[in-house]
Amino acid sequence: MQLVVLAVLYAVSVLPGTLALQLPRKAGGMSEPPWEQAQDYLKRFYPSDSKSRDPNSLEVELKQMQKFFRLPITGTLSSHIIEIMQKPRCGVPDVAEYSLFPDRPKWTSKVVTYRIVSYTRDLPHVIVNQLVAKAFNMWSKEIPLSFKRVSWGIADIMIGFARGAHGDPNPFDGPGNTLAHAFAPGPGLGGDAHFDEDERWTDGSSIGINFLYVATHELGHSLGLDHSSDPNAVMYPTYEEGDSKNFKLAQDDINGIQKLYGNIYDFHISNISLRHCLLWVGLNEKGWERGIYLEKHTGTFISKSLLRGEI
Ligand SMILES: [Ca+2]
Ligand SMILES: [Ca+2]
Ligand SMILES: [Zn+2]
Ligand SMILES: [Zn+2]
Repeated sequence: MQLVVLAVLYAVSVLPGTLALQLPRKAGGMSEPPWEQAQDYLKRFYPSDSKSRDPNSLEVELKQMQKFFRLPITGTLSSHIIEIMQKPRCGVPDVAEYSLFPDRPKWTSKVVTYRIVSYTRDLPHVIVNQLVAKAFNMWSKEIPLSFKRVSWGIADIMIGFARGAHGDPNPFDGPGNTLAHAFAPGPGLGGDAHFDEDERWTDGSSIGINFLYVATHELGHSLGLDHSSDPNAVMYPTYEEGDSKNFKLAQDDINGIQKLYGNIYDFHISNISLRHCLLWVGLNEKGWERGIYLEKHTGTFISKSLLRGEI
């Protein structure tokens, strides 16, 4: 109890006059001192490159967080923001200055390889394989990029489960809080996705963290997407249990990934010959719509009969 009191005094001295803080209580008892927890959270997820400011003042980071979560930008802690801080989430920071995302890196080859290097004890291997393939498919059906699983050697995207320190600069933190993290496209660690083995992973048939949700989110990072502040987006940083039957990308995710890679129709157009291009340009609006319909329903857009105007 003494620790808690000290932490509150410290908090008051850090932000004089701004903390009319009601200590939030978790069900079942007092949580970790909220300000200490908030400092830790802000340092991890809103890293700042400013060395000149008082390192104990996290007002700027708090404001960034409030902006990201679309809350009133007050620079003061509220029980609502503490609630958000206590939600399980992705380990990738929420700000664009994150050191691995500066130049909007992306994969430049049309086929990207992945390998599942280690598995969780919570799910059969075959289920993990299926869910990873499903997560990749969520993205690949929107962009001109395909994914190929390999069983050995170095793949572009190495996927694995690990607990605690696991060979990169971001050790996991035990059960809860950070669930997983992934690196933006690039060599070496670039693109790799790691899942905290201290979580209880599920395919949706039991209690736990839904692996498909988290994998789809992390693979979004592996492809070059940053966090979204749209609460409906798969790229939103906190984990929310949802309706697993209707799980899909939000329009915001699709917009983001297509900004990086273009959409699947552009790819087909850029890959057909000049002669076809001329035919293409000559198509009437109806033909265009049919082309899109065909693409969506059969996956074969450049249909000869379409180009001849027979359908
Ligand atoms: Ca964790
Ligand atoms: Ca890699
Ligand atoms: Zn994330
Ligand atoms: Zn890692």
